[in-house]
Order: sequence, then structure tokens, then C-alpha cells
Amino acid sequence: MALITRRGMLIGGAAGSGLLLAGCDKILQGDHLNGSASFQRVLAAAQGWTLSSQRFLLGGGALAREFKPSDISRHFKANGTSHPGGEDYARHLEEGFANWRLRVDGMVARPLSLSVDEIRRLPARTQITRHDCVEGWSAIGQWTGAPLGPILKAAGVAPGAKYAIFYCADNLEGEPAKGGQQSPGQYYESLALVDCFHPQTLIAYDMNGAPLGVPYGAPLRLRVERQLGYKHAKYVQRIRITDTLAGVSGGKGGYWEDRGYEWYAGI
Ligand SMILES: Nc1nc2c(c(=O)[nH]1)N[C@H]1C(S)=C(S)[C@@H](COP(=O)(O)O)O[C@H]1N2
Ligand SMILES: [Mo]
Repeated sequence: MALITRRGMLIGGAAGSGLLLAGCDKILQGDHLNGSASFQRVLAAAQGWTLSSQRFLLGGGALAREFKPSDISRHFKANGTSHPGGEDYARHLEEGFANWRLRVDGMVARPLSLSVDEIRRLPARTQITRHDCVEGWSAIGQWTGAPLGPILKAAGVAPGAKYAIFYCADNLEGEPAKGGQQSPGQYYESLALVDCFHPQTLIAYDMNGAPLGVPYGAPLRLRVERQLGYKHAKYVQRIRITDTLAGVSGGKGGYWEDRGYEWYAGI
């Protein structure tokens, strides 16, 4: 929790945050063509992010190992769902995901709704990492995406919140769910907030320099590099901030957790 405390100080620090807020208001009033209010808020929040990331490292936080472009696996296995199916997803695919939204809600001061295009216009991070699946295979890939930290910072996580729950578009057992509503068999995952603010935790949209393919979670997936494969939710539509994992499907915090896997899957 030290990271949150440090971030709290950063956000709360009088001069810095005042400047950021002033800048943000000006953008909000001035130019609606440049994106939604959600987008402008995240853009403003992202401006202090490099500093937060550096403090994370100086504070002893560990990064997952990053590799060279020549290390990238020629074949990266697609695992679990490789196509969500269903009318909803088919329509999104046909529209080139122009109407896909990433919603951020729950215990936040300002719920957000971001288009894929807006997420692509946020400051990005690219990392080459090794993905480890519990089934016993690994592959190295390059991921580009928006760090999750500034997105949650812009939403304003409420005091007492503990987790982020990621709702996916695919259902492994029945009818595909619509618009981020949870139904039995639907894939979902969750992280402790501290892991959401890790510098390598991304809402990723590119893999090996090209837009994510359908098997790899198009249009948006989570990358959380210090954890096992099943935590890396694909086809993400909604992030809900909460203080409990109860009440969502089996209540264990994830599709595979409800079927016996460990919730904390650190590597
Ligand atoms: N929505 C969704 N996310 C998912 C899964 C899934 O079936 N559905 N499988 C998980 C598992 S077990 C792994 S190993 C990785 C596989 O990611 P990949 O298909 O890009 O290799 O996605 C994870 N995220
Ligand atoms: Mo996996």
C-alpha cells in the first residue's frame, strides 16, 4: 500500500495537482473536438505519470523483465477464448470497434467512458515481456497500451476501494453477455488496486506493432506483467472499482479463480 500512499501524496501535493486541475478545466471548456470529457481527464492525469513511475522504481518496486525485439516469439499461442462470438461482438468487429467503450465505474468520483481511439491517443507504453500460462507454456510478445494508473487516477478512486474488476465480452459457457453485464460463464478478472498502478499494467491495444487480433483480445486487453496468464483479461469492456469481490459470479475474483485457481497469481 506504500505506493498508494506515495501517489496520494503526489496527487494531493498542493502545487502540482492545482496546476493539473487548472489545465484540465481549460481543456474541458476549450476544445470538445479533441475528445470526450473522460479522455481529457485521463490525458491530464497521464501528464504526471512518468514521475509516479520513477518514484515507484526508486521506492523499490520491481518491474517484470523486459526483452529485446529479437526475443519476440514467432508463434504466440492464443489461449482460452479465441473469438467471443455473439451478435454484439460481431457488430463491434464489423464497425472496426468504433463504438467499443471502456467504462470505468463503481467506487469512483467520476465514471469514465473511453473509446478505443481515445485510449490510443493517450501517452503509451511499449514493453516486450514473457507471458506465462499455468498450463505450462510461455511466449514473448511486445505490447503497447495506455498505462492503467492514469485512467484510474482520472476516475478518482474512492477511499476504501480495494479492487478493480475487469468485465470481458466472452462467455465460455453460454450466451455472450451484453455491454459489460456479468452473466454466468462470462470471463472476468480482478486485481488489487496496487497492481493496477504498477507501471507495466496496461490497457493494451497493439501486439508486436499491430492492432490486437481477435484471438489476442481485440480491441482492448489487460497486461499485468508480474502475474500469470489468466489474470490478463482479453476483450475488456468495463472496469468496476469495488471494496469486495463478493457478488460477481462465484465471488472469488475471476473466471478461473471461481474454478479453483489462486486469486493472487504473482510471478
Ligand atoms: N476474456 C478472456 N481473457 C482471457 C482468457 C479468456 O479465455 N478470456 N484466457 C486467459 C488465459 S488462461 C491466458 S494464458 C491468456 C492467453 O492470452 P493469449 O490468448 O493472448 O495468449 O488470456 C487470459 N485472458
Ligand atoms: Mo493461461
